[in-house]
Amino acid sequence: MNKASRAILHLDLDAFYASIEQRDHPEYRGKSVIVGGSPDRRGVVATASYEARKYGVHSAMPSRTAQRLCPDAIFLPARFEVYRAVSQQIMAIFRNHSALVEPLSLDEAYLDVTNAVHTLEEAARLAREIKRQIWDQTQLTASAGISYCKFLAKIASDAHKPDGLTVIPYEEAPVFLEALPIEKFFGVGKVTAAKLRDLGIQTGADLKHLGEERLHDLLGKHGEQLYRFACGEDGRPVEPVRERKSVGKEVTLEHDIRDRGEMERILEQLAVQVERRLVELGITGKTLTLKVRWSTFELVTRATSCAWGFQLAQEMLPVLRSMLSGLDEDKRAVRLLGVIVSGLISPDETHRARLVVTPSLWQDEHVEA
Ligand code: DCP
Ligand code: MG
Repeated sequence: MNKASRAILHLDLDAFYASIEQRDHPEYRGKSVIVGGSPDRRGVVATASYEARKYGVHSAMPSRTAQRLCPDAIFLPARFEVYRAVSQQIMAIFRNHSALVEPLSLDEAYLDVTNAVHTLEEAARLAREIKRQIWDQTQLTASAGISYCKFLAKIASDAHKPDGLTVIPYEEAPVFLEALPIEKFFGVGKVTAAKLRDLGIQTGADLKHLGEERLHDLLGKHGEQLYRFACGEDGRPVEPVRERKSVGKEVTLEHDIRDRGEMERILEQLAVQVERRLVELGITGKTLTLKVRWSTFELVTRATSCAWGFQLAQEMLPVLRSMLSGLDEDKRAVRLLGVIVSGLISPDETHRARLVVTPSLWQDEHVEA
C-alpha cells in the first residue's frame, strides 16, 4: 500500500447469538430462532436468526411483537458466558493477522492490515482467509467489509450479509456514498436523521450538495464530520486499546419534556440498555450517574455509589428516580437524559483483561478514554 492509503477490514459475525445457538443445537438449524427475553415477560429480542428476520423480526423489538410476526419462532435465553468465550476466540484470530485490532462489540472489530498487503484485492484475500479460520475454529460465519477507511469498511461488511465479503475501492466510493441513505452514515441517529429529512436531505449526494458550512450551522462539529464522510474522507485510526471506564446510554429527546412520568419511562429504557451491556460484559459498577441536559443546554449530573455494584435496571431505577426528583424541583424542561454506570468491577481478573478491549456497542455511548 502506498503511504497515504490504508487497508481496513471490518468483520462482523452473522446473527451472532442466534448462530451460536443453532451451532450448539443442530435441531434449531434452518429454523426461526430468537435469542432474548421471553414474550411472556415483556422481554426484548437480542437477535434473531436470518430465518426469523424474513418475518420482520429484529434486535430490540419486543419479544411479544416478534412472536406475533413469527409464531413458529423458538425463543431462547441468552448464554453470555458462551458468547464471551466465542468472542475471545475470534478476537484471537484477528490479532493473529494484525496488531491493530479495534473491537466494537463481542462480535465485530476493525483491523488495520495496511502493513500486510499491497492492494485492497490482497486485503480481500486476507479477509477471506480470516473468514475461513473463523469457520474452521467456531463453525460460524462472518461478513467482511474492505475499504480504505473505517466508515466504508463497516458499511461494506453490512452490504451482503450473511457470509458476505464486499470491497469498496477508493474509485468506487463516490458513487456508493452518493446513493447512501443518511441513516447509514456514522453518527447519524434518529434525531439527526429526522432533522435532515425535514430539510429534504435523504442521501449522501444531498449531504454533499448542502455543503460543509450549512451542515456546520445545522449540526455543529458533527456536521463537518458528516460532510467529510459524504466526501469519502475518514481519517480515524483503528485504535487497538480503549480502556473502558464506564457503560452508559443517553438520548437527546426529539422534543423537550417536562413530564416527570415521561422522564422516568425514558430513564427505564436507558437503564435496561445499560443493564444489557453490563450483563453482556459480565460486570457491575459501583457508581450510578444520572445525566440531565436542561432545555437551556445547561448540563448537570448526580451520582450515587453502592459497594456491591449496579447491574440490574430494577436496582438502578429507584436511585435514578430519587436523583431526578432532587434535581427537578423547578420542573424545568429536559432535552437530554443519560444513565452511566462507572467504577466497573468484574468477578475475576481475567474479565478485567477483556474489559480493556471490549468497547462500545452503541455509537452514541458514553465512553471515557
Ligand atoms: N445485540 C443485542 N441487542 C441489540 C443488538 C445486538 O443484544 N439491540 C447482541 C445480539 C447480537 C450481538 O449483540 O447477536 C451482535 O450484534 P449485531 O448488531 O452484530 O447483530 P447480529 O450479529 O445478531 O446480526 P448481524 O448478522 O446483522 O450482524
Ligand atoms: Mg453481527
